[in-house]
Amino acid sequence: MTERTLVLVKPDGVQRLLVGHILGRFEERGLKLVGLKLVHADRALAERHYAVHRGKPFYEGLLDFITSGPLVALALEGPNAILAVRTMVGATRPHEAAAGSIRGDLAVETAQNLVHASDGPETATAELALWFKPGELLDYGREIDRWVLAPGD
Ligand code: FUP
Repeated sequence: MTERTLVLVKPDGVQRLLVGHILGRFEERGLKLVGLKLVHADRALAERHYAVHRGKPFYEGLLDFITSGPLVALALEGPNAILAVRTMVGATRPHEAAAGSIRGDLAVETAQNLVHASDGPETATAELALWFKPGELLDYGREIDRWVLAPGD
C-alpha cells in the first residue's frame, strides 16, 4: 500500500551537515520526496509535535533541543513507507539501533538521535498536517519510472 510519512532531520542532523546524506538514504531506497522544508520550529509547534511525551522527564529537554536550531521536514511516499522509514531510522536509543540504520550508523545519544519518523498511519497523517500545509505536499509523476526503471528497457 502506498503511504506517506513525515521525517524530521532534527537540529543535530542539520548542525552535523548530514541532511544530504540522510535524504540520500531515503532516495536511494526508492522513496519519493513529496514535501521538503527547512524550519526553525517554535515552542508551540514543538509542543504539538511531542504532545504524547508531555510530562515525561525528558520532555522539557526534548522541546529545548527540537527548537534549538533549524530542522528539515521531509514528506516521503512509497510502498509501506511508514514502516520502511522506521526500519531505516532504527531504534530510539542509538546504542540499540541496528547497524545499517541511520541511528545505528550515525548516532550515539538518545537525546540527539538525528531523525524523527512517524510511527503509524494516524501519526503520519497528523504529523504531515502539522508540518506541511496542504499545497506544500506535491503530487507529481516520477520520470525515473519511465526512463530508468521501466521494465523491458
Ligand atoms: P522515536 O519514535 O524513535 O523518535 O522515539 P520516541 O517518540 O519514543 O521519542 C521521541 C524523542 O524523545 C526521541 F527521539 C529522543 C527523546 N527521548 C529521550 O530523550 N529519552 C527517552 O528516554 C526517550 C525519548
